[in-house]
Amino acid sequence: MEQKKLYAIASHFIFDGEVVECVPFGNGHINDTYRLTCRRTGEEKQEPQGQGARKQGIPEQSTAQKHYILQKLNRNVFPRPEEVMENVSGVTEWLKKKILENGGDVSRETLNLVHTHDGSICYVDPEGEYWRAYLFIENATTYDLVEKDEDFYQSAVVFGNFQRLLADYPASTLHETIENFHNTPDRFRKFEAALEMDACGRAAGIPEELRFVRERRDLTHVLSDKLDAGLLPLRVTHNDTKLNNIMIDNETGKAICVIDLDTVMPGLSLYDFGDSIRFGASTAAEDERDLEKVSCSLHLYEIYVKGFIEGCGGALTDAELDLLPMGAILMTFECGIRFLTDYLEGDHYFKIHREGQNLDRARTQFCLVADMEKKLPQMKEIVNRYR
Ligand code: ADP
Ligand code: GN1
Ligand code: MG
Repeated sequence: MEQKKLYAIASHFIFDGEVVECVPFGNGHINDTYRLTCRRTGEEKQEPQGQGARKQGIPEQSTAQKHYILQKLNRNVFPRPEEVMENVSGVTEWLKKKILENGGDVSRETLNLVHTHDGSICYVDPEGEYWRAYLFIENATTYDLVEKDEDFYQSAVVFGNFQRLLADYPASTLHETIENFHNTPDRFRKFEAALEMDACGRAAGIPEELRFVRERRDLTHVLSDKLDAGLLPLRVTHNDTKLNNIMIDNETGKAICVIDLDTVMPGLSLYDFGDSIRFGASTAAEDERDLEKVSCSLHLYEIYVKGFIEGCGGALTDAELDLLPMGAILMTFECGIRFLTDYLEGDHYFKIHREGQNLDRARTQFCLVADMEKKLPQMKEIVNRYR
């Protein structure tokens, strides 16, 4: 997007200083994210603070300059952006109270929305696009692959804690920002519809993937049937617990903040557990083309199991604990179905940076599902060791 337009949009928010830079930031698949640099006019540039900024490849922060996140919400994905913003505002205000009670640092342990000059939590531009801004969490990193075991353990604890901090949140006030988000049978139906339509003529080229999905039709029901039967508790969950949706402090190595709150909705703890395993316990990137490199690491799985059970603070029921491995399989399968559906429909949902990327993503997910199916007995045994 043009710099001039971005600066005009930024001018609607209450930032500390004048905007001097705006660059695309992060590896999210959904929203358009920028990092803004603001400088206070008339102030000398001070000595830089700390080592962290250097590690992230970010120009070091001086006390006279401040970073922010500016994001354009994806209206294709979130048809009611104002509801997303109400959820984000409600959840972050709630978290702030809890963090204060625990003696924490509200500016780093939760997202903080920056208001507009007219006191709103977002700005709607003349084209009807929704923009929001957050304080930038400095000296912290989001990872796309596990580099250190400890980071993955930290992510498990922080996601478990997140669920615990929201355990008594008034769930009925939350909007369903994406309907049927983790309703796997519904995802399967949408896949079948996309296949039937075959809008881009791509179905003929992917017989193996189509067979893989069709063979597992019954799998799609395993969690929803239990939920419908009242055997699993509905909780307030994050629903998008990828490793790159948390920030790890560069100095202490602790996971400090859960970000990307657009999908916080009532859901199953198994969604959050499963989605983290899908992404973080994989031995390769989500879009790896060499499937020889893709497997579910039982070592990383075990680290996450331990951290998540601890982070949830004893709240998980026996039924939830029994189903953790199935949660991992199902969330991976569901995500694979979603990538494949998007490939069939012409890549309208997930951002792609090259042709065929959604198909590559679907393939890694199916490879992980097949691997986890083989490893299911060990995955169950590992949970039993920590419950
Ligand atoms: P998406 O929904 O597209 O995944 P995210 O909200 O996850 O968007 O943001 C994309 C990336 O931007 C994150 O993975 C993270 O690297 C970075 N990011 C988001 N919010 C902040 C923040 N408050 N401080 C620092 N970095 C952030
Ligand atoms: C998207 O927004 P991001 O990149 O953190 C998606 C998740 C998928 C994930 C796959 C709102 O997450 O559901 O699991 O991509 N978010 C939405 O990488 O659809
Ligand atoms: Mg994200």
